[in-house]
Amino acid sequence: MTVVNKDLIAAGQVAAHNAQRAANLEADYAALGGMLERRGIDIEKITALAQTFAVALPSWGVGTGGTRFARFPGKGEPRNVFEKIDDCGVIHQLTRATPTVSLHFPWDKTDDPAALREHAAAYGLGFDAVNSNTFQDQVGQEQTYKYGSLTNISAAVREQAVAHNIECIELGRALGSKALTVWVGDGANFPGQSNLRGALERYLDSMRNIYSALPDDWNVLIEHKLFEPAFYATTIADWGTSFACAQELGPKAKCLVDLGHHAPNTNIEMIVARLAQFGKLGGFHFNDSKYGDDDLDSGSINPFQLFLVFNELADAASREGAGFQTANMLDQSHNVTDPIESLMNSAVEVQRAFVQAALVDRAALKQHQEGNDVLQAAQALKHAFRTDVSAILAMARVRSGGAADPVACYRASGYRVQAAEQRPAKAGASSSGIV
Ligand SMILES: [Mn+2]
Repeated sequence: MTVVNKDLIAAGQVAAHNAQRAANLEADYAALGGMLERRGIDIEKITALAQTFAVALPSWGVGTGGTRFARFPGKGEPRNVFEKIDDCGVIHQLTRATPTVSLHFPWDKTDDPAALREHAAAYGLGFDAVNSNTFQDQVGQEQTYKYGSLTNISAAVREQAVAHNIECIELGRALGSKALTVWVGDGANFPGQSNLRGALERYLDSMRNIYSALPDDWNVLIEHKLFEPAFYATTIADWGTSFACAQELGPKAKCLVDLGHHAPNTNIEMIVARLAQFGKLGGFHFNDSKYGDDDLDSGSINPFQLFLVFNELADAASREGAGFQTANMLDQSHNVTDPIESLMNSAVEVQRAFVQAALVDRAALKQHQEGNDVLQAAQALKHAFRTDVSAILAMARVRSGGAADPVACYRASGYRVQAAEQRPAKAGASSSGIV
């Protein structure tokens, strides 16, 4: 583990915050421990497991993303990738659950990856999957992506998009990343606009070129999305297409599930089970949604769905052992909250689902399933989901050097007020968006 040699919020402040809450936390933890003991669960084992939880932060998430209609900038927003890393450092310092950052190029492009890597390492941060961007044109770019990127009818456009992805791999390599996530907005807005099969053939051709540039220990993660900006036929619209492409490309290609990229009421946990069964579950973009790709904070709308996703991950881990791993990232956009607070809450909510899934009595569940005791099988899941594991999460944070209540500690620190003074808004600041 990287040695943290730099605190963004004074260590003394965090310690004082925790000391103030220590008696209540101990009491809540002891009460929960007693309850779990009666269920045959050792709270210490669960807390130790909670301490191993990690989810990557999206660099674009620390800025105000806004909606398609307007963006209402917040105070003290990061203006470049170094300031984004500072904000990610605060989130990790207080939650101890976000040791990596997922960068997005060219938004986060730097001429000095070594300096960026060092800057992040000082906060104990590393880099998770890097993301490419061929869904918007950049200043000075030769070819336009107006009619698609990796699937474009023009070979020159496709070559430009492939070259950008390969550049992302090179940048990621210099930062210590091990995966490239590819999401393309390519598709059609009208029936007849493009040949549906031809577009996917071109996508695969382009992806084969990107795949061949992957280092041996890298994965490429294919992110599907039902619609938007293509409103008739998105090329990689669903997990089936994503799976077929990952199969076609080879073992280093896997599927990434963004929770918001499905039709309402889609059984996402079943998609997770299918992809895990066939060895193609690469990772997640965690967020929540009510209607579409809302990019709301994790667990804010449908925490039971999040729990059921982690229940499938726990099932997969119990079958496949330590070799089963996914690249887990948050992917959310904020318009009305402080992004640092929202990301801290989301990290904690995803961690909560992870811990709740660990409380499921798998042997009993299996017995209920095999005995066709439907009611008890459903209750076995509900029992775990209804358990308030807040004291375990807080204890895990405190033991790992984080804050008992990250949002309260952050607010008391005055970090945002200070950032507002140190970071006056400037034109052309690096972008954040909804992806
Ligand atoms: Mn996403």
